[in-house]
Amino acid sequence: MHPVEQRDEVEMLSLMLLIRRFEERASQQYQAQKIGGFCHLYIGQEAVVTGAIAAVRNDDYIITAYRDHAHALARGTSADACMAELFGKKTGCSRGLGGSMHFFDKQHHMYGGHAIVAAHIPLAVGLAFAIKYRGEDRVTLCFFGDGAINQGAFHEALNLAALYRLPIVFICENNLFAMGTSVQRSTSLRQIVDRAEGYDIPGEIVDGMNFREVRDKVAEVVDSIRKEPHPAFLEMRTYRYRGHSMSDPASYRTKQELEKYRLDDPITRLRAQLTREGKLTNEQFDLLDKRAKETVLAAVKFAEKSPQPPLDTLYDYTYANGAMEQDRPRPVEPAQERREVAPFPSTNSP
Ligand SMILES: Cc1ncc(C[n+]2csc(CCOP(=O)(O)OP(=O)(O)O)c2C)c(N)n1
Ligand SMILES: [Mg+2]
Repeated sequence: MHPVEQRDEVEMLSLMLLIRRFEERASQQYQAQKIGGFCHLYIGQEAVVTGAIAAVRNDDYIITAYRDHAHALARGTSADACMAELFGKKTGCSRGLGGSMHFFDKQHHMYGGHAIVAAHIPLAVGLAFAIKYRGEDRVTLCFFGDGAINQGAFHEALNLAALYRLPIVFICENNLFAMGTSVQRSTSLRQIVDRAEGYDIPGEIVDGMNFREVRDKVAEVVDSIRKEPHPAFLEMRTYRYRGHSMSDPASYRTKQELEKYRLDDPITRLRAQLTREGKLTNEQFDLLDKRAKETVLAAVKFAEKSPQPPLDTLYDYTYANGAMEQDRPRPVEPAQERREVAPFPSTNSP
């Protein structure tokens, strides 16, 4: 467990560099056709997940959508297991069966990687429900894009989280676009954070390009949730430098807009802050960057050398065991007695 104060900022900068270099290399490997399926890069948004992870304990839960490589890496899934997953190899974090959009790491409490927009938000509420039901003091961080906030599942989830006062932080990574559609064209609200108000969930806007601001805001909210469970909503204003996925040239935005955000780069910002304060030299930064690149290159080698998952395991983790065995006659289950579900604690008390 890492209390917030103990998370070293240089270590977190090094994590951001690992994420950035991992994704650049993934992009290159995708173009070399080593990676199949879809692939969505997080480049530009690193401060959001890094700042949020820096503010929680290792036993808190996290869950996200399909732009998920960074979330696994930030949680502690190895670059080897992440790259192998992209390559569809058995050594991948989802045994090579999930691919880019379905990273999963139970050991690190990273519960996906989900491809259907907003479909994971009710799952996040389920995780938070489990925390409260068991009387634990964990918190669930649920990441999603600006495109998710107009989905029905999002509204159902916020409603339940508010009704049950569940320990969850809804983290909207507002990168201004859902595929090629600008948030201004898809959302009736002036600002996304206003969605939370409708459910009586406290919300705030955070500069998602600033690691320190993200970390401090998430820490503040999580601290208050641990004292007394409740949902919270943070709208992170951020930007993705690349297209929506590998095949998107992103012609729906101007070069000037992209340049404006690149100048506000989260890695450059934290580096400058640490350098100004005498906590980091240029040589140290170069060394961190070199190490990140080496780790990622080693991960590519690991992925290349790893075996494919055997074909007969294809359905093993897709359906409950036996669900695909349609030809086999099924035993008739004896009628089960109705079991009483333990009552949920009153919604008004923690
Ligand atoms: C229910 C559903 N509808 C449509 C899609 C196709 N789709 C994939 S990504 C995406 C945009 C989501 O954008 P956003 O939530 O802002 O996330 P970002 O890509 O910006 O991280 C859409 C519409 C989908 N995956 N699921
Ligand atoms: Mg978006």
